[in-house]
Amino acid sequence: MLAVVKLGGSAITNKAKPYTVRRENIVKASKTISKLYSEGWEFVLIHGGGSFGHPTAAKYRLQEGGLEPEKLRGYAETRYWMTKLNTYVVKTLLVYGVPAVSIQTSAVAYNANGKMARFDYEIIREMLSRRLVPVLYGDAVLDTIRGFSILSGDTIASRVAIHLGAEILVYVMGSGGVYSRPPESPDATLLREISRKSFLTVGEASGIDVTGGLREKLEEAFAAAEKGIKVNIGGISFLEEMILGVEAPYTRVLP
Ligand code: IP8
Repeated sequence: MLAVVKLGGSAITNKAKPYTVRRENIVKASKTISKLYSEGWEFVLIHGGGSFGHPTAAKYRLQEGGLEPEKLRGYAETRYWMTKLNTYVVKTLLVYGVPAVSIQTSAVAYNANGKMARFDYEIIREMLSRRLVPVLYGDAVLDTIRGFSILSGDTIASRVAIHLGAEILVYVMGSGGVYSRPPESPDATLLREISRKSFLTVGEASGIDVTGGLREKLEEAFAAAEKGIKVNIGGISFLEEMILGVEAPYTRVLP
């Protein structure tokens, strides 16, 4: 059974402090993945940019496109920081016994006007057939219209889940799920279920997020749910429960 897990940047990095990881969370996720992998689960993992990708992409305004020298520099720097974060994640997974293999997103995908226009699903399929665990990430990618743009890990996760017929798609978020109001508000409550109709009132995550934050994540989540994939959103502490679909405090996404 295939689980596609997106480890959000807010869960694996400290969004308030550029270029810092949340080591304890990466370790926690690695232990859970390792346990379930040894029980026979297949995984495609995708992680976000967090305080590695987003500040760099925002500094150079990569999302707006352009091919001036500053943009080339911005693209190269964003690629560099994402590779650094990916190496840390893959290394931690390896330490906990997961045969994790880095896939450079920008080498297997590109955008057209900010939207994913190509993705090499075959390489992922071939890796899975060998019991490897591919680890992709949201990335700065080439864009056929804008020169460069950002491809969010949220999009990769839902498209991979749909194309490869995943059993479950999980979005891990630093905030622990989707709340009735912005999670910082004192009266915010965790929504145990969310549907397209009910999502208009939910709060956005804080910090810089060049790919649109919660709203776009939910759009991707609804797209997968509508294809019959189980989709759960929640914190790293309940990763196992979310993958297995057992009751715990997280948000289920309804079609
Ligand atoms: O955090 C964006 O990926 P996301 C990656 O999954 C970059 O939206 C480079 C900003």
